[in-house]
Amino acid sequence: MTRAEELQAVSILVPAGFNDHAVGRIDRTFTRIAIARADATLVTDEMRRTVRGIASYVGIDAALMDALPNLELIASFGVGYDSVDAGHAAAKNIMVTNTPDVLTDEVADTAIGLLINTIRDLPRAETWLRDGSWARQGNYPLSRLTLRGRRVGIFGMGRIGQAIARRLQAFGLPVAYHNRRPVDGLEYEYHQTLKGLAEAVDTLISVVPGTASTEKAVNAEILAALGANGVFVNIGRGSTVDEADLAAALANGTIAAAGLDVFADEPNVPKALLDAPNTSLLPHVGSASEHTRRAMADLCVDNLVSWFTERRPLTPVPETADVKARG
Ligand code: NAP
Ligand code: 8YV
Repeated sequence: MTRAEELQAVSILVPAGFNDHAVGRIDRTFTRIAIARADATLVTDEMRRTVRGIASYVGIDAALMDALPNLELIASFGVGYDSVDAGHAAAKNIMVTNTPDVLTDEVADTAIGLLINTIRDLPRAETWLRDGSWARQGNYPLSRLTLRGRRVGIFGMGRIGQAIARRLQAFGLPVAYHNRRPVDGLEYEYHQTLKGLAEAVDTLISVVPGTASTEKAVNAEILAALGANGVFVNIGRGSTVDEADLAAALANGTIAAAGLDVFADEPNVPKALLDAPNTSLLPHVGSASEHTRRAMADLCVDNLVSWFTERRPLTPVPETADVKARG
């Protein structure tokens, strides 16, 4: 068999809808098996026998992994892989890969756009123009908030956090951050605790992964520390915020405004956040340009190709970094 014929014989399970470019490449390279949902109860005997890889942007749980005894690799589409049970994968010697770096600048751009929308109220100003209010009633009211004079804290100074910080520096704003550990060689002010960071700034941007250690980390105490002029932006994961505490803080003036791209139970957005006059909301579009989604699709499929030709991943997640190819 040629290398191409060998790859064509490898079955890749693709649950739910998936990126068109990735589907095209998988179809040209492997045998694709489509499945409506990532659900172990949908696994057939044929899938059980043949599936060696999964390409997905929906979550993959332990039950689905257990239902596929020949599964070697889960190529997750996205840098955040909180919806994949990577601990279980590692225990079962299944590799998990993600798509870091290729989306960093796009997500950082989106974070800056969301920050400015939140502070300067630009989406509502555009609605004012489009619905005829400008012509009927005159100028849009001055924005209560400004970016000028702000101090920005970044919760999660990783790849995307650093790209956001570089952009903020160009805006002339001081930046501080909190990670579990300071980043070597980074000059921004480091805070050992999230509360310490929130007390030191008036603008908090969260870009930490969704993990057990970040679950509802941004809560009433952190929002109170941010203060009445405070602006909170979340471009990381919705699970990192206590949404009830956030809605209360926005309603009672504990903070001034929030810009959110991510939510705890997407696509369901709490009514209190939808109704609040001081929120700017986006439907998880941080990386959502054709350019960047194509690059993510390429990296997702390149991981499959590398694994099934060279027997090594390109971008393994830390939990499965020690997983070795079988055979
Ligand atoms: P990354 O390079 O791994 O950065 C994550 C940062 O978070 C690291 O600096 C890490 O530092 C810090 N961190 C992790 N756990 C922490 C904790 N418990 N307390 C404090 N800091 C913690 O990841 P990235 O590429 O920047 O991506 C970050 C996240 O953004 C992704 O995981 C994803 O959830 C989200 N994201 C969202 C979108 C979107 O469309 N909205 C797009 C892409 C990514 P330490 O390990 O030192 O703590
Ligand atoms: C994607 C993301 O929207 O990469 C991430 O972690 O949140 C986004 O880029 C998502 O992964 C698409 O499935």
